Amino acid sequence: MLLIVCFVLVALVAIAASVGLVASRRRTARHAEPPVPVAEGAAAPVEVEPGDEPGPEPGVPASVLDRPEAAASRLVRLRQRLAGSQGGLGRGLLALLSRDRLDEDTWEALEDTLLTADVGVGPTTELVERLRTRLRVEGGTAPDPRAVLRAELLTLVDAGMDRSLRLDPPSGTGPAVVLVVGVNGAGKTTSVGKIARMLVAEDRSVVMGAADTFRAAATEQLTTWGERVGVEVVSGPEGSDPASVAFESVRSGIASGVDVVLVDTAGRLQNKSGLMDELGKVKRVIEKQLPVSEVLLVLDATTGQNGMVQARVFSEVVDVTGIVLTKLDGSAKGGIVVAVQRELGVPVKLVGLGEGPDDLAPFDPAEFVDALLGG
Ligand SMILES: Nc1nc2c(ncn2[C@@H]2O[C@H](COP(=O)(O)OP(=O)(O)O)[C@@H](O)[C@H]2O)c(=O)[nH]1
Ligand SMILES: [Mg+2]
Repeated sequence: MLLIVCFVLVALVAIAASVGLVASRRRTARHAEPPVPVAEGAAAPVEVEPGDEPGPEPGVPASVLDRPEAAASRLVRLRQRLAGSQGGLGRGLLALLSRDRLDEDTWEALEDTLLTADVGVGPTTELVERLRTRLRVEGGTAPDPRAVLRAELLTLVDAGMDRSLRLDPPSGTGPAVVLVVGVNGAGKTTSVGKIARMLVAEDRSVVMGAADTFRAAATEQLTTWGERVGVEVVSGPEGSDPASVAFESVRSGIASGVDVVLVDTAGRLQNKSGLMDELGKVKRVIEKQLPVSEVLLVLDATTGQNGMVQARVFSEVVDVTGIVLTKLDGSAKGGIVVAVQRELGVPVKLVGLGEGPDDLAPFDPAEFVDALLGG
């Protein structure tokens, strides 16, 4: 009797084990698309969207797609938003400079206002010195504080820098490749989607690469952006090698002859050497096919000094060629434009001014300073 019970038990265990094995084998099979690291440049199983998902096929009628807003009218529309968040700073400075007597207390208050707006110590000292010199009343009529402040702020923001995106591939053949980097939550994926819309509005053809493979949500997010404007998104399975997705997106961009390939990346700032390995590899692998034309660092304007620390780390890891400053709509600390340009010696090229799909605009120093001064 006992023997029979034992036998039945053993049989049951054996059956259970084999069923479990099959199930787990199925699981592995389903995930066999590799979390396995792929050799540099090797083609991982990378999906090209749209395709296997229901959604617009490459030949969707144009009427279904969004028609994104052109860059020029964005500035006009978003100016109010910039004025709304930054106006306090400009008005504060102007009120101080318009006092009858510019005494030490006034200059100190001016300095505090600038520092609070994240302008940074160096540029603040410089600006105050220049204003002191220029606003000194030397007989005759007193200079107009508004005009002087406007001119000095323009100098500070450095109106002479080239802020156009580098979209001409140095080789003259194949697409320009734009790599987008920055920490998690800075607004990279959103900005990649917005930049794609801006390019589509200029009749440029685009492919986007979802090389943030660490979060499945990032791929979905980018796919949604792509679908709205008929832009192909190249992605890979969650956990796959970001470099292989970047490689595939460039390959796909070359194959379909587009003008620009935009590559989104993950922002894992666990430590500098990890970041350097990851981004370094992405860049190297892309450059097996085409040079990277532009490396955009996305920075969240609301993060202040912390943002400056990130900017420094990223610029040591990759050769940053332009800055996208996001969330300027939610921050009265527009002074970070000055601070970050000084720190990296690289211009702010684009500013994010809201969560709407076309709430990203080319950065224009004069518009910015005028919005700052509220008029
Ligand atoms: N208000 C505002 N929100 C923004 C802006 N840019 C991005 N965001 C928001 O910031 C959050 C993080 O953006 P995401 O692109 O996912 O960041 P990522 O982790 O760097 O890819 C999202 O909720 C975006 O809608 C901006 O310019 N203004
Ligand atoms: Mg992202």
